[in-house]
Amino acid sequence: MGNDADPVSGDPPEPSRSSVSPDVVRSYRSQLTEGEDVVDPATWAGSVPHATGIAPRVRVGRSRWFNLMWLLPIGFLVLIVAIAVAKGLRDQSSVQQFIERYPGTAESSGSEATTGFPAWVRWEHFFNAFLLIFILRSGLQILSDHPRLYWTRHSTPGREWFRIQKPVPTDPLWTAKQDSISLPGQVGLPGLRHSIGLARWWHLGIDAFWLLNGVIFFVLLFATGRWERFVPTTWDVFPNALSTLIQYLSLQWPTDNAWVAYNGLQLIAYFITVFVAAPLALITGLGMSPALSTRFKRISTIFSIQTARSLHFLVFAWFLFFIVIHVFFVFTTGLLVNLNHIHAGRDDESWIGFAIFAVSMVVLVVGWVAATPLTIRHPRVVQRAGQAVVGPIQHLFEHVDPKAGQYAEKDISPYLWHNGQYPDSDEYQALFDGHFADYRLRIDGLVEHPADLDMTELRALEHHEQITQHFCIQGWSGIAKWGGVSMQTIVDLVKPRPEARWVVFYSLGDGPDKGIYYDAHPIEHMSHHLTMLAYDMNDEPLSFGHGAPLRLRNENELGFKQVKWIKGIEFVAHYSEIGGGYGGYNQDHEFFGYRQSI
Ligand SMILES: Nc1nc2c(c(=O)[nH]1)N[C@H]1C(S)=C(S)[C@@H](COP(=O)(O)O)O[C@H]1N2
Ligand SMILES: [Mo]
Repeated sequence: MGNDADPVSGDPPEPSRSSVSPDVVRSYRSQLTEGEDVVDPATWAGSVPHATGIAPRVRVGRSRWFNLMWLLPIGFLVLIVAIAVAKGLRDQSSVQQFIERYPGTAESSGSEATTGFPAWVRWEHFFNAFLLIFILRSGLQILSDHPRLYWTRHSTPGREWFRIQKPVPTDPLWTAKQDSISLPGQVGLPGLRHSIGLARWWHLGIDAFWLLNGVIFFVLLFATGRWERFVPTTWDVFPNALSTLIQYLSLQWPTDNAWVAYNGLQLIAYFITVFVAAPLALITGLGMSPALSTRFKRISTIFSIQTARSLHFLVFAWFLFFIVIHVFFVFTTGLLVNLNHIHAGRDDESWIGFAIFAVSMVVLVVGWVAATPLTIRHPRVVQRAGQAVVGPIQHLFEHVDPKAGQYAEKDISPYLWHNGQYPDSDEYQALFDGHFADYRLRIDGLVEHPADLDMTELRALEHHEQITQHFCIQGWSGIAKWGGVSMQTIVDLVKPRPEARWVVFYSLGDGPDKGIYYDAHPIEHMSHHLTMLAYDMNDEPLSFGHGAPLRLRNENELGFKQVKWIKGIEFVAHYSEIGGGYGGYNQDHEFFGYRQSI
């Protein structure tokens, strides 16, 4: 016992620390590898081979899967039939009267505030298109890291409603990383399999600018009165939209006058895009954050991370659909006039708009083509720039109280995915074979009392239990009950010194590129009510796959920070002294961020 132990204070019994060797934990540092500053596609993410997905499939009923590629021939047939029907309808005098009454564009529109295309609209439109390239491509990349979508938070294999990957194999230790797929380098951003760390910097970083662009757009929309262009103000919009549809389908197109007002169909499509899809993109994006879901558990109980992710994908699908249709009509309803409107702000048939369009297309294409090669050559730049833009927001959410995020027994998921690199060392095998009798958790660094605890001593410490939700960065989630020791108990035991600001958790297992897996957490998180070392899961000793004998839970952060198979904990001044210096194994090797509250 230490000299300062007070036998009457009711503190937990202090286990013997006689076997602590101060150098053991320090020696872990030399078992780390630093990670590269470029991406070598051949050795990326532990040399995962290229793996292609499959055509998108949607589940029908319990276990039948519909290949969405069938929508192409079906859609074509439907279009032909619709054209025939519309042509027939136009011969009817009642339909002709209807079209005369509702020509497509509402009469009332066309005030001075809404006529023409002022410069701010044209610039907003350009920035929006430019930013969307990176957002959509990196979004697809993020999807392909867990190419399945669910409506419940349980992510149970076979229960997904959408997948671009084969059914989950029966291997009980199949990991989410094995389940990821590659994308062509010019489709995904950056395209490589399991490049979610880099894709997320693009996605979240560019999102920040897209949001800013959107906020400016909304402000100017309402300040100038131009909102009337996008918001239907009379019920006439529906008959006008129907009329427009019949006119298009009958191949006798209406005479548009987009300079003054949009037709009914356009109005509805633009309204959905601006006032429904864009805000929903933000809300559903935030709905996937561990810290926010934990804080707003009541909302996230109904609107779970998987519902958010599925809706986020449907917003993505809407944007793709909108872009295709939008570009088709720009090209087919008077290209020069349309390009003059949105690029030159003039209402004539000159080639000026076309020229500006051509220049803007060059910028778009250069941006598109350069993004993947730049990311592969300068991933640290992407990581640092992303961290600079997104990091402060993530920092904000890291402070929320995670206590709210506790669930009940009935919420426990029937299946929790496995993930990560399993330990394969002789050291681990020997410990495992001996039922961890020789296991020691070593805690050292900037602490008053270094500790060295075996499983019996750990189990003798005050028991803590929580039922919480796991959020993997790749997109799957699940709820489990964790039993073990609160990190606060450990902190009370070892008494960190004031200089200790970060807590590093070292694993018995290597990461995919060799060198031990580790991760650093801010010391403030150690006093969160839901930060703990778990040795039990769902009332059983932690299994090999889920991190036996000991793993971390910190419920304000994503899954990769929940180090499994822990062998040591070091309290340090700053994580920059450890490994590659970026705050964890994935940060060093796969360009993740060290704070992951969203
Ligand atoms: N040592 C170690 N811990 C690790 C990993 C790993 O590769 N090595 N993977 C992490 C990732 S990405 C996730 S999502 C969770 C998965 O935990 P589970 O397999 O128990 O669901 O463990 C984390 N802890
Ligand atoms: Mo993960």
